[in-house]
Amino acid sequence: MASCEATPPWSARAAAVCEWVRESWQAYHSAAAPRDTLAPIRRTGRDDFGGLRATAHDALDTLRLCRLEAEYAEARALALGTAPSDQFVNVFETTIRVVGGLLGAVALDPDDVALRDKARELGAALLPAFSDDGFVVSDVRMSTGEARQAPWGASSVSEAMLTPEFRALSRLTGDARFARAANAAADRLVALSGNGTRLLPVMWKRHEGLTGNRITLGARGDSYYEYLFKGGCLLGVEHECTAFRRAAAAMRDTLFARLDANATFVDELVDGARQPKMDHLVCFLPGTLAWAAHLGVLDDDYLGLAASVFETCRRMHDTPTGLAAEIAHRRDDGGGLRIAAADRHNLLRPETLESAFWLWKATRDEHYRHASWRIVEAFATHARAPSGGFCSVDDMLATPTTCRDEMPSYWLAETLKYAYMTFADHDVGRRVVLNTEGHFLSN
Ligand code: DMJ
Repeated sequence: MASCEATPPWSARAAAVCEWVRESWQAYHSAAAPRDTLAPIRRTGRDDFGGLRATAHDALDTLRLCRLEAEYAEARALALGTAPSDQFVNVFETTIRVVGGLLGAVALDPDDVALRDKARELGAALLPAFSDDGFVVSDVRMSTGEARQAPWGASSVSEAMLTPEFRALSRLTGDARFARAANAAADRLVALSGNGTRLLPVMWKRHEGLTGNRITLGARGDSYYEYLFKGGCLLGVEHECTAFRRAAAAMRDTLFARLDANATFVDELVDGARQPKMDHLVCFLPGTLAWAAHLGVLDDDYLGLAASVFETCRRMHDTPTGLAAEIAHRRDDGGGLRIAAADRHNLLRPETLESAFWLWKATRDEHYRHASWRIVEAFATHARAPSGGFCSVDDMLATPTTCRDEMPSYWLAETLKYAYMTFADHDVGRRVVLNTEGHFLSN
C-alpha cells in the first residue's frame, strides 16, 4: 500500500498528527500498559475491555502508518501477549478493537503470521456468541466459552453485524466457521429489514425479534448500516449491498431534514415520530454515502447529500473550543443547532474526521482537509492531558476545558488515523475495507 507524497503544508500536518500518535502511545505505554486504556490524569491504566490490552491492539496499524517502528514493536509485543479474557467481554467491542486491530496490522504486513494466529485465537474465542439460528449474544467469557445476554436481554443491531471482520478471519485462516457465523446473523437482520426497505429499531431480542421504539443512525444502529455497505458492496455480497441501497433511500426519505440550503440534519424516529436529535456518531454517514456514490453504488445525488450532512457535522464544531458535543439537537425555530447541558462532553470521537477523509478522497475538494485540520487543532489545544496523552473533555463550551480521566482507545485507532490519512493523502484503493474502528481489513 503506497502513500502519495503530500505537498506542504499537508505533509507537515501529517507529521504533526504522527507526533500526537507518538505522544499518545508513549503516555499509554509508560503509564497504563498492559491495561486496556489510559487514565491520563491519574496516570494509570484501566481495564474497561476485559483486560485485552485494547489500546495496544487499536494502535497497531496507526503506528505502522506513521512509521513509528519502535512503538509498533512495543504494541505488537503487548498484542501477542494477550490471552483470552476470563471476564465477560462485549463481543462487538472486542471484535472491532482487538480482533480488528490485529487484522489491521496483518493487512499492512501480511507476512506477520504470529499476529494472524493471535487474531484467529481471539476471534475463535468469540464464536460461542453466535448461534446457528443467526442470533448473536452480546457477551462472552472467552476463556471458558460461556455466552450470555447483557442484563437488559437484547443485542443492538450494530453489535450483531460483524461481517467484515469475521469474513476477513475466514479469508486469512481458511477456517469457514468465522464467516458462516457472521453471515447467519447478517442474513437474519437483512431479512428482518425487508431486505433493506425498513430501517431497523436498534434492539434485537432472540425470541421477540427487533424491539424498542427507536430508529437511529447513531448509538447502537450506526455500524449496521456502515457494514451493509462495507460487507455488502465492498466485499461483493449482493443482497447486502441491495439492502444498503434501499436503506440509504429510506434514510433520505424519512430521517433527513434540511437546516438550510447547505446543511442537512439526520433525525431519529421514536414510535414513528421524528425526533430532532443527532448523535455525533451519525457523522460516519456522510463518508459512507460519499464513498458509495464515488464507487457508483449509489446515484451521484448522494454525493451532494453527503456533503450537506457533512456540513451539519462540521457546524457541530463551530464552538468556542472547536470541539463538538456528543449530541446536537435541531432547533425548531428554523436553522441552527442546540446543545443540551447534558450533552456537552467531547469523547475524542473520530466520525467527522472519518467522513472528511472519504469526502476528500471522493471529491478532491481541499475544504475537507481544512475542516479536518481545524478539528485536530482543537483537540491539540483543548484536549491535552496535563501529564501526557489526550483526554475526553467534560464541557466543550467552557474554556479552559476540564479533562476527563480517559483516553479512549479509538483515539489512536481512528481519530488520529483518519486525520493522518487525510493530510498524507494516503493512497487507499477503490475497494479497501476499513472496519468501523478504522482498521484495515484489506489493502
Ligand atoms: C468507535 O469505537 C467505533 O467507531 C464505533 O463504531 C463507534 N464508536 C467509536 C468511536 O466513536
